[in-house]
Amino acid sequence: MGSLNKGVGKVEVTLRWDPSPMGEPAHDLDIIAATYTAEDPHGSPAYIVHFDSRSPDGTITLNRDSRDGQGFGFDEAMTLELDRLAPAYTRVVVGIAIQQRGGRTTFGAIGNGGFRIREGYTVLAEAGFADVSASTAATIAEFTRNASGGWDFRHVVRGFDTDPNSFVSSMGAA
Ligand SMILES: [Ca+2]
Repeated sequence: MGSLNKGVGKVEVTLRWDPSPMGEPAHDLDIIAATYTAEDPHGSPAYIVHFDSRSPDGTITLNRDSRDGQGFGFDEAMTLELDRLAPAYTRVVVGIAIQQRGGRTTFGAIGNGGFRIREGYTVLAEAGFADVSASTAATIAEFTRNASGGWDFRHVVRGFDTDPNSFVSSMGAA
């Protein structure tokens, strides 16, 4: 069976959450992707992609960034063209971080938060953040290059209790 498994190629990650109630500070959640090489697959990212950082070759793209969760349906979206990634990259971890603005905001404080990971019309994972309600950031997906050069997907929800900057440097441990 394994030899016929082509793995995943082009994946879309979407994120939604409800806006804060009137008069309360806006909640800003961010999708973050971190890429790793075979030399350091769980250490420092080779590069990261988020609202303020693009991938050097355009294979991972943040299509939409929301700063407040306003709007219908999904608020933030990222596309990962794993099948176009250079061979040097062997691992990609995707996570969600909550901007921390004076205080500590956890997933438990975010209304109706959830994400979906799809390839085409196939849903690879879809979930909320109930399991990480006490965390301020979480990894949600790991993609690893397999022996035949394709990509395997693993749904890994792991909570972190850090600000977004610290999360980026530690999410490789997921
Ligand atoms: Ca955002």
